[in-house]
Amino acid sequence: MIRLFVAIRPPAPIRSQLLDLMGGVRGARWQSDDQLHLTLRFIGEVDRHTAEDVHAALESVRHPRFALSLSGVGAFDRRGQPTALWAGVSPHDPLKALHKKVDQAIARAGLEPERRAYSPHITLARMSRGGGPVQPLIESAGNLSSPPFEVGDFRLYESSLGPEGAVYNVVARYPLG
Ligand code: 2AM
Repeated sequence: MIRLFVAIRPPAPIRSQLLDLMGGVRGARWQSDDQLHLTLRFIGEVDRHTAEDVHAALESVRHPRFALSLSGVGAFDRRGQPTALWAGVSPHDPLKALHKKVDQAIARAGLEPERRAYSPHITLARMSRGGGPVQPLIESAGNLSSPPFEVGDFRLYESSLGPEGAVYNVVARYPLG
């Protein structure tokens, strides 16, 4: 079985802007440059045969290129405890449209459609229990913005567990436009 997800890889200048935000939060396990991505659709564990069907379906997705900018920083929490820190992006409309096409393609490969609402974000850190506070970072970086960057492709990633956390390898790239 392999664990898959579909994501957009931000370009190097955007990643370096994100890396510059990292630090100063107790219990934050910051993402490395290699790990930074914007998930379009989490797939999860599938067998090799299904993975090939997913790849074939994703190759049929047609969508124009579009531009995104970084937009704000936030946290996910569970029961009042921060679980992750993330950077937002805008606008959401082209991402939602592409997410829908990717989701439909994955359904054609025989997988269940996504049930959760799609909430675009780039995870910056996962939080250990009892970590934080995160508010100072959110306040200082809350107005994060960037020049627009062009999204020229999206990618199928395989996630595996390495000694230092998740390792994400690109399985395939799908051009836009
Ligand atoms: P996260 O960064 O918000 O945790 C690889 O694990 C990618 O898939 C990550 O971006 C992760 O989102 C996302 N992911 C992991 N498990 C998921 C799930 N059950 N539902 C949606 N996305 C998930």
